[in-house]
Amino acid sequence: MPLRPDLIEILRDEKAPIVILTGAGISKESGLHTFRDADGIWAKYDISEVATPEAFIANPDLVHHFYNDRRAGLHDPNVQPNAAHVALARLEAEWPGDVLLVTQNIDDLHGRAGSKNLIHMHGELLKIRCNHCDLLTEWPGDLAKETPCPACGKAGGLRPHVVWFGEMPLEMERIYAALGDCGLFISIGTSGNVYPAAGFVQVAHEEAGAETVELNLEPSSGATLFDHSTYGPATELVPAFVATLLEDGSGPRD
Ligand code: BV8
Repeated sequence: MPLRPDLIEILRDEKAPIVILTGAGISKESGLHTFRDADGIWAKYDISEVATPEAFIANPDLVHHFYNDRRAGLHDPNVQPNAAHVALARLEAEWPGDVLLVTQNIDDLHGRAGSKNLIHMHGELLKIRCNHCDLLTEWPGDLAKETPCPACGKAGGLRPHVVWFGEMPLEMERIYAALGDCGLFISIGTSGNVYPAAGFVQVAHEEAGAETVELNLEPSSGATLFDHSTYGPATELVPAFVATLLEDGSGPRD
């Protein structure tokens, strides 16, 4: 059941803060694999062998290969932000209230689409950090356990700047503060299987009394937790939904 126009009017007049959560589904039509679809990442790799701190200690070469492969995929000229990424950047620019975009994705497509108020809660594929000196830096190329840190010069400490299973997601305080104060929570392209992200809809609903909307190809594991939902491809759903939110042409914020 979509969000009613009168509710949208109220949210707009109140300049209600919006929090958006995105997952791998929003980047699928840009040519990036999701995790749980039939041809998804977890169909080819075992989480416990490539996406945990224990896996990195046990077999750093395999973990580096896994992320080098995905990092190279991001440089494919065919991989570009799609209409859903672009629509969210427009919403941020034109909605009269604050818009915070929280993504579980480690790709850079939201940033390339122009989103600014953006949190990569699970990290970024094009960044690395050093376990020896805590350097955090951009890194477009391949990484290996032999690669010396550009800051401290030591090898063996560089790792992808991503959040592995069992590790604390990033900027959780800022995210919970925004969820506790939003008028509208929108979840896009996520299956709702990974926590704490999968619990955000309840926080927005219970702590802020927010309207909650799911836009996804199919009902997620948390579908029943949402007030409103529409199903279909993100590149169709998201631009249409953003247009309904902005339809009085309120235009860019002052
Ligand atoms: C933590 C980075 C302590 C690396 C990732 C409570 C209950 C049970 C388990 C737990 C729990 N709390 C914690 C856990 C453990 C664990 C967890 O959730 N395990 C799961 C598997 C049961 N969580 C953790 O370990 C987290 N850390 O909890 O720390 C803590 C606790 C509380 C508060 C603070 C700290 C860390 C988890 C992060 C792991 N890192 N990514 C990398 O990318 O390699 S997770 C990774 O997988 C993604 O980032 C994302 O989060 C998840 C994949 O999910 P989705 O993005 O939703 O993708 P998926 O393929 O599943 O679904 C795609 C959807 O899109 C589908 O619904 C599909 O229908 C749809 N779709 C497809 N095409 C389209 C589309 N939609 C629209 N248009 C299309 N075209």
